[in-house]
Amino acid sequence: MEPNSRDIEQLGINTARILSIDGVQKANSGHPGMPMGAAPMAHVLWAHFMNYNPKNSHWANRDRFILSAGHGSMLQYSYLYLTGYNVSLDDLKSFRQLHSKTAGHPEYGLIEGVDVTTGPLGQGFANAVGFAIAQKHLAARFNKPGFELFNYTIYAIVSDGDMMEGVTSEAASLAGHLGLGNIIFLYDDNHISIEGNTNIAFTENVGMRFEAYDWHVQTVGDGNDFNAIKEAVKNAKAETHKPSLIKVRTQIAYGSPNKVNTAGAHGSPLGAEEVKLVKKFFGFDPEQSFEVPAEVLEYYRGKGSEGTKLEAEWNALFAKYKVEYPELAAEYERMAKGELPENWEAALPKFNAADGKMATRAASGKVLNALAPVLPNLIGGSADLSPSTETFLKAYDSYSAENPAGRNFHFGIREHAMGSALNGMALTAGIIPYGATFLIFSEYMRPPIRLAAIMKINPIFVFTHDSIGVGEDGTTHQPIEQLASLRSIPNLTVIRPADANETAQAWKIAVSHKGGPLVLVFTRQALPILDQDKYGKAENLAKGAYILSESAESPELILMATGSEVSLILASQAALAEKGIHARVVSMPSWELFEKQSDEYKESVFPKTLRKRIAVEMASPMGWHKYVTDEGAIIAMNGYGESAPADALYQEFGFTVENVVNQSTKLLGK
Ligand SMILES: Cc1ncc(C[n+]2csc(CCOP(=O)(O)OP(=O)(O)O)c2C)c(N)n1
Repeated sequence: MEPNSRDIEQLGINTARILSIDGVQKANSGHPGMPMGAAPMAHVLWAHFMNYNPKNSHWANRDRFILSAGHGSMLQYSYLYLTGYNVSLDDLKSFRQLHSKTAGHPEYGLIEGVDVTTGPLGQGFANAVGFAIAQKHLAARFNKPGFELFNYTIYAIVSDGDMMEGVTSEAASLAGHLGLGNIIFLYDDNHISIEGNTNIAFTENVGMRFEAYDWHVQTVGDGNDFNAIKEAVKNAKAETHKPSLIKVRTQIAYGSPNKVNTAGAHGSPLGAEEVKLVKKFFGFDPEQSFEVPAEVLEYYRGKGSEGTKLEAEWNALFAKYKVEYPELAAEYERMAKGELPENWEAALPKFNAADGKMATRAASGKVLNALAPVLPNLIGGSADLSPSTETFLKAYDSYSAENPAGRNFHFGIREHAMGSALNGMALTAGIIPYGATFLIFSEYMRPPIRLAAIMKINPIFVFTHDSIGVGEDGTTHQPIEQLASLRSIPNLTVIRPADANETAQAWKIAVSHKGGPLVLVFTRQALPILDQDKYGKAENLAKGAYILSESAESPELILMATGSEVSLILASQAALAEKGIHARVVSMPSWELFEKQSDEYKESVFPKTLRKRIAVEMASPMGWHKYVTDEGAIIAMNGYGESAPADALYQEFGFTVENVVNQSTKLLGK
């Protein structure tokens, strides 16, 4: 078809191209090239395949669309506008401006119709795998004969950059293994990235690679042939046992006489003159901006309004389902609202000091297994470490291609994909996902943790083996800077409980937490269980920090710690008392929860007049200065650990009662 044809489909595609380049030109910032090449793919999805309702962007059975190549955001915004979402032409005109909903990259929560925030290449691809896992799980749990409640598809447009990123390889391998036939990804194969032709760095055979991952791979030779793209998507839909990749050979900046097929079209506006040439090429008025032919708007709005009918049909189906399966329906409605069943807290185990020592990872395993029956939507797994992280739900099956109702996930040794998949799962209403590995390997999961924090969604990251207490494994496995770096992430809550009962309270917070992701940090080594009749109650964990043990007389010193170091400062308090030194002991499992407390409460724990304070944590000291004041001291790790038995390391690095006592007397000038 001629590029300037007035055929409604061609005209619709061209309109999206023009809106995208005008948005970038007006903002004088952004990526015009990708939308120009990828518009036919987007058109095929929005006009012919996707089930969506622009009037309710949260409809549970909508198909998901993920623009993994988030830099092409104007393409997605254009289609949201054209199909009738709550996105106006003015929104397109305020692309990338302060407080506009059309941010540089699509942001979840900021604009309706964006299912996940994308931009860091590879993430959207891997998030999509999490969405697909969640769809299969919901279908397995809730669909019944005659009630296909959840049968949606996960669509994405992915780019060369996505294909180059490592996280994509992990996620694609997992998706192939799990046979996620609900995935259809269109690969914008334009051979161009920022530095030029991709052949300077990327010459592998992507199609063969995905076939090796057990994907269904098709190729469309001409990215402007939207009928060929339709045919490929139709084939992909017919393939229900394998994820589908459709490699579409496109041209970046198609329609731009001077920028087509060049990296020059990538990260900057085309320029006013070039924009005019593009408009001429597509038969648009070069003097107009943001031109939307009336018939195009009518066409796409018509497509969008079909969604109202689709959702109404689904609602009717759900109403019938409610009659046939009242318990399941109520269960789904409750979890989709993000509510927990009544009295679920009663399932939380209580631990007795008399039971002896227990690692917090072990306590966590007991808590998780106690919660699992009452919280059927709590699902998760680990990156091949469940015996170590103690995150396996013993009474439940594993999730697999054959059994997507399973609640235990074997992510394989793929921390990157696990983190990103958890985000996709957390973005699926009703699912409370967790994923576990060693704290040191949280390093492999920083991008998804950060994105979860930006999106304010609630996956639970479980990180065990949380200090030099791991001992013999040595420096490579001993976390040092991880706590400080996680605490520096806005919207993220980090909890490092001191014993088994605090661990139960930490899980209580985790499964009910809203407004951001949560990290639970557990020990490998056994710890005493703090006597609940003698010390501050573990429920106080919700306040982030609390007085665990007050001194017999007015305190002259505060000892504070998190996790395994809390029992050390308790023992130190007793040793100091023998010397006539009165120390208050504060357990401080979560800085973020503490910062949310009232000034009065904070003052009650850390009175301004009591400035002799010592913080003890087997990690980087960074950040503790705020709590110990300029009159205090920090016993922490100022470098890496060493491979040795844990007790030898505690001696070597000063995590002993003797050292805490010495530092205390020094601080007090005694
Ligand atoms: C993880 C990550 N690294 C780097 C970037 C910066 N970046 C944005 S777009 C881009 C090139 C993308 O090329 P491609 O995916 O082929 O998109 P196209 O050139 O087709 O628009 C890069 C390196 C990014 N967004 N994410």
